[in-house]
Amino acid sequence: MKKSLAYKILEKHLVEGEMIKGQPIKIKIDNTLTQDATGTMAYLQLEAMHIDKVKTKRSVSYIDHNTLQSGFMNADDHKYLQTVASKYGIYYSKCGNGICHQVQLERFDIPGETLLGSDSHTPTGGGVGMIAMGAGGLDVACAMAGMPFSLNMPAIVNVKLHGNLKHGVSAKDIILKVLSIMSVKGGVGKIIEYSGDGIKNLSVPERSTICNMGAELGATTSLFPSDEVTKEFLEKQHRAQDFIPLAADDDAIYDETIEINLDELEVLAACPHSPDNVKKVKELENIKVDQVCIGSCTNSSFTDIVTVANILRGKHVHPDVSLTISCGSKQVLNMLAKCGALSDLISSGARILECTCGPCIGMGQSPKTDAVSLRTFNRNFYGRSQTLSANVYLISCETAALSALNGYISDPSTYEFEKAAMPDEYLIDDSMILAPKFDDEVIKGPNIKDIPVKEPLDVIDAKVMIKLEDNITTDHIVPGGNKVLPYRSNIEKISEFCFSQVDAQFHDRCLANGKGVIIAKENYGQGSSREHAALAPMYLGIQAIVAKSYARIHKQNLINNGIIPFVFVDEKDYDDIDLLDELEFVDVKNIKEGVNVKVINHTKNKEFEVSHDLNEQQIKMIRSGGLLNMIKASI
Ligand code: MIC
Ligand code: SF4
Repeated sequence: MKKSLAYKILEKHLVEGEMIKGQPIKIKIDNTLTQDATGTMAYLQLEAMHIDKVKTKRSVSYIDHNTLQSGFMNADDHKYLQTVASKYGIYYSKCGNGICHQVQLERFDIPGETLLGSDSHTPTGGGVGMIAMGAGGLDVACAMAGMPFSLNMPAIVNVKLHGNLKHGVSAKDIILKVLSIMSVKGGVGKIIEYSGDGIKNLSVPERSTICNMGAELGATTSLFPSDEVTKEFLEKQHRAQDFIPLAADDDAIYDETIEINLDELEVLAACPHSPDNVKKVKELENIKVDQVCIGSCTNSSFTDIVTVANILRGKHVHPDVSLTISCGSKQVLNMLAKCGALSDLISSGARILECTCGPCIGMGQSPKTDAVSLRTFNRNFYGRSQTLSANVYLISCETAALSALNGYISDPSTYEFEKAAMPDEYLIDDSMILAPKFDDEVIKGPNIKDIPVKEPLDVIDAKVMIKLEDNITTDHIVPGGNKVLPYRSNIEKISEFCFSQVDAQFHDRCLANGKGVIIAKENYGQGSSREHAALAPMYLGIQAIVAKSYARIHKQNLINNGIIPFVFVDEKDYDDIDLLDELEFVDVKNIKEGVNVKVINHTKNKEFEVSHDLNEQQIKMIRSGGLLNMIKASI
């Protein structure tokens, strides 16, 4: 059989199962990453597993999300993360060193290896030809403890790129094009593998932009082959030894193929409030802009920001626009300082922020009421900027910089400027990555609380606590932002914010009712890997969700925390359920693989059926009240 590259890497890491589309498989994880907002939970879970040190080739803990440090909470989290990393043999990337995915790409990602990260944009590593996947913190903790990662064998989609990008059109426009073709749920259960003559002119940072935003397709991961372009990047990062050439077989078999002609591609934007609401920038040119934010793990490489500097050099940001720039890493910022581009940015009136996620996760820079905010980021979900009335557009660095100058959305393909070339070499300074010392003292300040666990599965006879629409994101379930992120290690407190942007009564309603059920439509839980979007509802008594479909990472997070992700057998039944209806899931304690469950709606005197695709292992988890209970019982 002619094999795709994704198939070959998975095959090399296969521990259990048959590599047949949709069948459960287990694979060995070589590397893990965590970031501070999901890391505290992951390491508390790792501690509960009683191992001496991590069993992976390399694990890295990053501080990049939660960096405002207003109050002691963030600082407590950082100290805990530093000390727990040192004890268990994990590298610790200090706050200021950069965004996890950018630093991981620069310093650690290796072609052909596997990486599991407690952040949904971990697939950024696909830019150098690895299988890099996002998962919940508990799954990452299990991988650090040496357990293989379980997933269903994905379908493998070949996106063939032909030709060359025209002036002004960028890698960001390629992934926006893919999003417009596949939609935010089109990638669920799939790996996206890029090929074709069009990839040879895409640098590793450009490839990584594409893989990064593959998360918005709902895809398991995305990847490029490891070729001369990869070799050049690794050499310039002084990591020539990490290079191996990797490619799919000629005529490899794929489950689906999409062809994109780069010569014809135009500059695109994802319009409010979804990454797949894609339009041509030339159709948006009369829209006035209030804010432009450049950065995030999608578009913050050295070449991205030098291109921005080339556009801004000698000019000034429009008086009505606030422009912020966050570089992806200390390496990027330092190189900009040395080559003079930083001075061009500062002179233009750009506000230079820390090398962190910053505005992307709502840590500051919320736009004004009704603002138009252009962001080079990957998500424009409703409310994510923390200004509910804002309209956020996702665009390339080129579109961002020109629009910041003009005050209107502007199409870079109609302007003269120079796209940055790859540097001769990158500046290497790993002094902010602390190697583990294996010392024992783990420091837990008062912000670090124990993780709540669910009681074993029992009767579910509970009321509907909320009824939701399509594409509910984890930002809807547990928002980001500077008010909420400080409580990522305190589930009781963070649960007060659960669904707060959608239904302010949700928290109190749950407490008043004890147990509850959530009703939703398609793609429930799209977006991030944050386990808190399962832990907070679990803490508030949610026993089950009934939806039309789920996003991959969130679905597993629900199962890991003992919440059953049911699916409507007849989608029309959604219409017959209302808030506070009492639903009895008949004999759910004896839930079996492949067998539907009958639900009686006592309020409406009606019955309907729900299905699930839980395997034996997952049913055991649900019965125990979650994976952590199951692991603890086996120690
Ligand atoms: C995001 O982009 O939504 C985040 C914040 O990076 C999340 C992780 C988190 O919520 O901590 C993600 O993408 O997984
Ligand atoms: Fe950080 Fe934004 Fe990337 Fe998430 S998407 S890791 S918040 S920069």
